[in-house]
Amino acid sequence: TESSVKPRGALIVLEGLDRSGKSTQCAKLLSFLNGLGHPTELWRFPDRETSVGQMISAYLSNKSQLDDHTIHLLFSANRWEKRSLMEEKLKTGTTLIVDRYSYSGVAFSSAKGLDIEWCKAPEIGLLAPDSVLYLDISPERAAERGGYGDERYERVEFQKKVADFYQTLGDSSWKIINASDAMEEVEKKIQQVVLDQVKECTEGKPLSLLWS
Ligand code: NYM
Ligand code: MG
Repeated sequence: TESSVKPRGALIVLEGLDRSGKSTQCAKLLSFLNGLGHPTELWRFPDRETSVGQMISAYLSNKSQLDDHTIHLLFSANRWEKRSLMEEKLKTGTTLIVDRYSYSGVAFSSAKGLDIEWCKAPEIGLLAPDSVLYLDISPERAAERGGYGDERYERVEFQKKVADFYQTLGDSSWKIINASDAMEEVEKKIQQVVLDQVKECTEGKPLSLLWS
């Protein structure tokens, strides 16, 4: 039967420790997809532009102190405030590359000692990614990369705990990319995964919700 429904965009999430190369790879992926003529936008969480995002940014740069539960919920709220726009973009055919998402939210807060199920709860009902690409690097190796800035969480011991929680969260659908490989190698692997996923979405793969 004929259909006038526009093919939807794909929701592609990149996750990984700080200094794993996510932001660099997201930028490369954006120009790759745009170059192929796929309407694509690059988003990131936290989105520091909103008023919630500014509270998060102040917290991360140690300009404010917040209870661990409170900051967790702000990170989640920062995703909820973008949810309807996210759905609209996807449904009108724009692919979204997202630099960090709910998995960062749960992994970083659980690494502080918060209960993992409690951490997942506020993420329920957000849009589920079509692909999660995990840029896999050891915390030690990541720390060698030009060093960390002075934001909260940028310490090797803490990042080790975060890595453990990412491992708990990841399932067989995650694409694990060796982020210690050469940048071009990583770039090519990501491109393969994402092109397959964009095609599946074009062919009618339905959108689904977290947390399942
Ligand atoms: N982070 C990020 C969280 O703790 N929870 C979240 O929900 C998200 C999205 O913020 N160390 C942490 C991970 C990072 C920090 O992110 C800032 P970035 O990508 O460095 O701007
Ligand atoms: Mg960072």
